[in-house]
Amino acid sequence: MSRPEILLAGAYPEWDMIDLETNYVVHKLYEAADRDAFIKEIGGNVRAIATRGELGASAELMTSLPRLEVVSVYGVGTDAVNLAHARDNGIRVTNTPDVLSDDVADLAIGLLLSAARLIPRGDAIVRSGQWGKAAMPLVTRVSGKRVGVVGMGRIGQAIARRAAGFDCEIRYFSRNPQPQLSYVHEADLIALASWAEFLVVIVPGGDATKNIINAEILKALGPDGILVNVSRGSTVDEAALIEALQKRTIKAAGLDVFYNEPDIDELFLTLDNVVLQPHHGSGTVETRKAMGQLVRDNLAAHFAGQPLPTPVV
Ligand code: 8YV
Repeated sequence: MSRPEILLAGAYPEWDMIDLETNYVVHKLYEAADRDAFIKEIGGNVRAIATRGELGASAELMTSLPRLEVVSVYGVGTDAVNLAHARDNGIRVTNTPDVLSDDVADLAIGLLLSAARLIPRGDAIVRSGQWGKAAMPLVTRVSGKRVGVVGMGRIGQAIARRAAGFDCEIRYFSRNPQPQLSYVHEADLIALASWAEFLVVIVPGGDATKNIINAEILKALGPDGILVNVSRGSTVDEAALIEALQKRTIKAAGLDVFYNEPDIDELFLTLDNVVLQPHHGSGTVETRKAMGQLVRDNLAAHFAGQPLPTPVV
């Protein structure tokens, strides 16, 4: 039987490529010099897209592939996939939930510790031979503080468990309150930000959460507050955040995600009270192997006519 043809929207690790190229004819969109011409040439045969969380699949891309059956996302977030278009056109969509929750939560805590304890600043002082010459400022304690978690899905819960391990008090804001959890649900995001010393954002991206962290929320968080974002850049009003960091109306931020990745607002680079990461919450070998496996399992199940392991649509 001939191998199904798939479109790879972005690069995958070597270990996934070996398997994908054995089982499919793989067309690499990201290597095409002229994407339109490339799609015109191969698009008629493509039955699946393998993409990544931040790349997704637009309605335009899906429309240009008339035999498209399934979009498999290497990531949990599907905000960059036009789900309505997929639904309307009978195109299945899968993602990689659960396997990345622990790593994203670990990075959220890492960013919180880095921003509060000024770990990058301390490293720079030691590395540059300034120890004993440049003053390392006294920093902010994390243990025992009040942590507001914005979004209490699987990753939010993993973040809350970790923060509880630091003896922090936890409250959360969520569209879907989780009565089985012992944390206090706060229906008003401004009230949560006023209460919290640290605010950690982990809601899904998309229109419903666009700029939910705005100037008003940052004002409520206040001059001793620290913001951590491991969700999507779109959830935070970046102009408001940059202004709050510049004017120190919040203390600091730790960010893994940005509005325009990877070409982020250069003003972030001028600030000494923000810790920056290149969207790498799920970027451990262990988790990326599990994510790749799940992408491949979903594709294999689809082409074998089996139930999809992790369907979204
Ligand atoms: C990315 C993510 O998919 O899970 C998500 O939604 O954003 C990430 O895990 C990752 O950057 C791989 O491209």
